[in-house]
Amino acid sequence: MCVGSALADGARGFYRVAADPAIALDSIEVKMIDCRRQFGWSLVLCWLAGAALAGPASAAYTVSPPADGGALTGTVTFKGAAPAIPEITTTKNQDVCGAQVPDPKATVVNPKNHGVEWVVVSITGISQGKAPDDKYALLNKGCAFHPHVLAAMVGKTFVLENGDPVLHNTHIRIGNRTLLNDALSFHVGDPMYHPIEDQRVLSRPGELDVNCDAHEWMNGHIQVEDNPYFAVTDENGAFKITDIPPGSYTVQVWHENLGEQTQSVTIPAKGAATANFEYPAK
Ligand SMILES: [Cu+2]
Repeated sequence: MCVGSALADGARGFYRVAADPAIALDSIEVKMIDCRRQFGWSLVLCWLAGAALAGPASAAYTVSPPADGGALTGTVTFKGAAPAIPEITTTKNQDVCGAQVPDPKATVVNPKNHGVEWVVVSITGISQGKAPDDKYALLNKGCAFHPHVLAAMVGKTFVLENGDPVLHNTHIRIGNRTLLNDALSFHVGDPMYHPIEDQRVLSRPGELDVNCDAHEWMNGHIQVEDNPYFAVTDENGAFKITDIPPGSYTVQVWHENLGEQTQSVTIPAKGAATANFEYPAK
C-alpha cells in the first residue's frame, strides 16, 4: 500500500512514494553474489568488494559524433491480417478515461500496410558516436501512457508527467523489482505542479514494465539501451536511425508480444542502408 493510492482524486500537491530502499543497492547485491560464487569470500569482504565495484551497470558509451555517419531506415510488418484490438471497460474516472479504452497490451498493426507500431529497433555493439538526449519523458494522458513504448539511453534522466485531471500512480518494475512507484497529483491550473525527474529508472539497460496502481488497465514499456542508436516504429511500422558510424552491425527489433528478431546490416559512410523485418502471424 503506497501513500499515493490513499489520496482522493481531488487532492493537489506533489507526492513522492519511496520505492523499496533495497533497490538502490541492487547493483551491489548482484556483484556480491558473483563475488561469492567466484572466490568464496566471506560475506563482509564480498560486500566491501561489491560496494567498491558498484557503479554504472553498462560499458561506458563515449560521445564522438561521426563526420561521415550513415542512416538506417526500414519497416516492421506483420504477416497476415491485422489482429483486432479488444476494448477494455474501465472501472474508474470514466469521465476522464472514457467508458472503454483500446487494450494497451494489444499488438497494433496498421490494416492498410501491415506495419507494426511500438517496435523498438536498436543497433547493438556501438560504443561511441552521436550524443544521446538527456531526458526521456513519459506522459499519463487519457489514462494511457504516452508513448506506449519508450526507448531511452542508459544513465539519463527519466521524466514523469501527468496530463490528466485525476491522480495516477505510475509503477515501474524490472522483473519483480520496483524501480519507481510515484503518485502523480494532477496539475491543471496548479502552479505548484512539476514533473517528476528520476535518475534510477534508466540506471541500467533492460526492459521495464510500466503500470498504474490507480487504473489497472494502464500498461506500457520502457527499453533502456546502452547506446543512442535506437528508434520506435511509427503507425506505419517505419523507423529511421541517423548519424551511425560506418560499419557492420547487428540490428535488433523487439516487440512486447511478437518477440525479438535480428539482422546484419552494413552502414555506408554518408549513405543509407535498409533493414526490413516481418513478424509471422501468431
Ligand atoms: Cu492511472
